[in-house]
Amino acid sequence: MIFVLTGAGLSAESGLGTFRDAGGIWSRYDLEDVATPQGYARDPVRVLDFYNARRANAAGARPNAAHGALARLEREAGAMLVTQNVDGLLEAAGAADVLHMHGRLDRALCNRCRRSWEAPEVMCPFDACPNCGAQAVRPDVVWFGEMPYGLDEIEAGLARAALFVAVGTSGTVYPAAGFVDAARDAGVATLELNLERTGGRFDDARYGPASEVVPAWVDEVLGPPRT
Ligand code: BJW
Repeated sequence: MIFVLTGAGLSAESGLGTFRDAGGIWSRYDLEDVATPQGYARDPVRVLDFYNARRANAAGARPNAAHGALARLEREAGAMLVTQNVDGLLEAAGAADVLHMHGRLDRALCNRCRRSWEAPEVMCPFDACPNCGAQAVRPDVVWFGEMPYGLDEIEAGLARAALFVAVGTSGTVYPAAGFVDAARDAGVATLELNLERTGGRFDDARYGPASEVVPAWVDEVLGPPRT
């Protein structure tokens, strides 16, 4: 089984900004303000404005060729797709089962009862939870200091994998940043597909824009798509 971990670089060519590249999201916003539970407690309006703007941006984005190629890899080779991205572009490209370990922009979460639901286009601090009625809503995304989703499933997937592939992620945020070493330690082959080299210890790598290197690599694995 091929285990694919994706990051913001996968969606960069769809117009969604990365975090740590020059001009990226963390060059314009302080992550302590907008991506921590403490930042949300201090100023929920600022945080919701940040996510409302990103939700609107993501709603207008279209998948690129890399999303399409990974959806094909899932369909034709049963690849496991794990993304750190909060957009829905892999699903928009036809992927059936994507594990969003850092949550989703289009979901809202109740801080009281932990139910999640489809987020409205614009969230505001006075929205009530449709389940328990609490005015304790937040975006259903994983902030620093919070536990990512699906770690048991991810651990099981890494244990079954024959190949671990990281696409468009800088490998700076844990626990995802540790998957390559966990895979290597378990004897799994590792491959990096990125615009440029990161600090991860990969057995093999292809560098270039995701919309080029990902489809080319998927074609190598599966053969060219039937037209
Ligand atoms: C292209 C391209 C193109 C560009 N084509 N490529 C030490 C050990 C363990 C943990 C910690 C530690 N020290 C601190 C921690 C905790 C912390 C952490 O990792 N901090 C680091 C900064 C050090 N982690 C956490 O708090 C996490 N929770 C946690 O650890 O819980 C406890 C736990 C313990 C043990 C086991 C399990 C759990 C939670 C992290 C939550 C991260 N949240 C965010 C925001 C999500 C919501 C939102 O979107 O706003 O997630 S931060 C942000 O970074 C977002 C991303 O998913 C994440 C990763 O970023 P990504 O995707 O790699 O993007 P970039 O911008 O960094 O890189 C882009 C890459 O694309 C680059 O390489 C480019 O070259 C490339 N690229 N264009 C191909 N066209």
